[in-house]
Parts: sequence; structure tokens; C-alpha cells
Amino acid sequence: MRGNGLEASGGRVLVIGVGTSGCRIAGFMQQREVDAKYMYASLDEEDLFGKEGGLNMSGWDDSEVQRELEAVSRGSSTAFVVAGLGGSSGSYLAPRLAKACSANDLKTISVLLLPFKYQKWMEYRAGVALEKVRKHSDGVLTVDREQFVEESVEELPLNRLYEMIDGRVADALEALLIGGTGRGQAIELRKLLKMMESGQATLEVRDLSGGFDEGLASLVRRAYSMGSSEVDEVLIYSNGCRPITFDQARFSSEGLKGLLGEETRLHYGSKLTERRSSVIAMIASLKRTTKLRVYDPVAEVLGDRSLDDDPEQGLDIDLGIPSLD
Ligand SMILES: Nc1nc2c(ncn2[C@@H]2O[C@H](COP(=O)(O)OP(=O)(O)OP(=O)(O)O)[C@@H](O)[C@H]2O)c(=O)[nH]1
Ligand SMILES: [Mg+2]
Repeated sequence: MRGNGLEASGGRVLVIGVGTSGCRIAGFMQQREVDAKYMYASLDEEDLFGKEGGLNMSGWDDSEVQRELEAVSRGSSTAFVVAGLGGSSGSYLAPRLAKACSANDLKTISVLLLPFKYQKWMEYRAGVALEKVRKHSDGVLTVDREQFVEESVEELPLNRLYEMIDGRVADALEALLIGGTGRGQAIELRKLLKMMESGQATLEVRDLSGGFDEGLASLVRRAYSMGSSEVDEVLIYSNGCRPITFDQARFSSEGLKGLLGEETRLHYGSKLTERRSSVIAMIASLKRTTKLRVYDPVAEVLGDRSLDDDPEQGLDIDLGIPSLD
């Protein structure tokens, strides 16, 4: 097991895989022996196949989820809730698990995969789930699945494409959890949490089949397309046998500062592992006002207000109707 450099700050990270993608991503990380505690939850028995301690949470209420989490999270102070949104299991269970994590005083980082653009019918559910998860998380990291279509050259069958995506996300998350080895420079989770203070960040991952510089250039282009008014802070890091060199950091930071503005804070990191392949990833923390592609239309209407649990109270909004007494 590789250490995750977080022990000093309070125990092992708890990684919770939720639904098909979440369970697969967490499963990849566990297979690769990333030192963390693992928990798997779904409404679909198939997602839990071969996962020790996998929980079919169909029919569980909030208090059952919370009790389970209390037992599993003993000795951990940070949790990663990993889920794909837009389907059933992830959208339904991720908010509940995030809520249970924060109720157990865990620093909660939720990693949420957004549906493809063509899956319009999933957007509403994904948006609502995202908003709910956000309410219970210290930081939300969204991964737009669309990024993997734009750069995928070969035609993959759908299930292989999903598996490839989940593998890349696992590669990127792994680097946040394993401590710096050899020449690698540790990416501190604390820094990541600080970056996410505004509440949201996005993760972009590139494999290096087109070369390291092309991967890096693709990330820089992506940051640019997000726009300087949206991006607060950027972390670029690699995981695998290829570290980011000083020159690459210097050139890309000149480019990024030129595109995003001098005041944009940039961080670089590399995790060196024995693996032959590498990925390069970027986490961009976004200003609170940034609208993601998938958003909750209800939250949009309510703004800072929220619906009362007690429906009679209603909303304190002047409807402009003259009183009829
Ligand atoms: N065909 C296929 N689709 C997947 C796969 N993984 C994710 N998806 C799609 O992504 C959506 C949401 O992500 P998932 O991680 O699967 O979420 P889920 O909670 O398991 O969703 P459901 O399976 O619909 O309950 C799903 O509804 C599927 O459309 C996969 O391995 N194969
Ligand atoms: Mg599923």
C-alpha cells in the first residue's frame, strides 16, 4: 500500500463509490492499491459484484445510511463520494451519502460525472442531484463526460467508452490520494480543499497518446474556453511515469496567464508511479457564479432561498397580487 500523506491530518481517506461509474472508479483505485478505505453503494446489485462490503441501499432511509457511514468512517476525516449523475443510483444515493458524511464531520469532496451532451433527458435529474450534493459537500469536483468524446479518436462500444472514462478518472483521483514518491511533488489535499472553497471545481483528464505536450496544450485550450471570468485557480498535474518538467510548467503558465489574466493562481504537481502510462489532469476551481452545463432549474429560480420543509409556510416572495380583503 502506498501512503497517502494524509495520515498526519487524521487517518485514511474514505472513498465511496456510488452507482455503476462510482463503484467502478473506486474499484480501479482499490485494485491499484491506493491506500484508502473503500465503500461501495448502489441500487443495482450488478455494480456491487465482487466488491467486498458492497451495499445495496435500495429502500434505505437517511438514518440507515447515516448509521452505516458512522461505522465505516471511523478513523477517517476525509471522504470522497464518487458518482455518475443522471441515472438512478448515483443521483439518488450520492446526496444521501454526502449528507451522511458531513453529518459525521468528515471533510466531504464529491466527485460527480456529468452525462454526455446527447443525454439531454438526464440533465434535469443530474442538475437536481448536483445541487443536493453541493449542499452537503465541502467541495464538488465535476467531470464532464463530454470531454472524453471530443478527444476520442477511435470508435468504442459504449460500455468500453464508459470503462475507459472511469479508468481515466481513477488515474486522476489516484494522484490526489497517493503521497509524492521519488521526484514527485505531493499534491496536498489541503490545497485542493482550499481551491474548492468557492464550492465548485472541474476536472479534465488527458491521456498522453498524442504526446505529453499535446496533452498539456489541450488542457490549456480547455482552460481558455472556460474563460478568464470563470476560472479562479488552476492545478495541473501528471500521474504516472512522466513528470511535468520545469520548462513545460513555465511555458504553459505563461500561456495560461496570458489567457486567463496575470492574477490567476496556478499550481503544478507530478505523481511519479511505476506505471508505464501517464495521464495529465487539470483541476480548475470556478467562481461561484459560474453556471455548469448541467444545473438545477429549481435552484436557479429560488436563488439563495430554499423551499420550506413545511409547505404551508411557502416562500416569502411578493407575488404582486393586491390583497383581497
Ligand atoms: N451502457 C453503459 N452506460 C453507462 C455505464 N456507466 C455509466 N453509464 C451511463 O451513465 C449514466 C449515469 O451514470 P452511472 O454511473 O451509470 O449512474 P447509475 O447511478 O449507475 O445510473 P443507472 O444505472 O441509470 O441507475 C447511466 O444511466 C448510463 O446511461 C456503463 O458501463 N455502460
Ligand atoms: Mg448503473
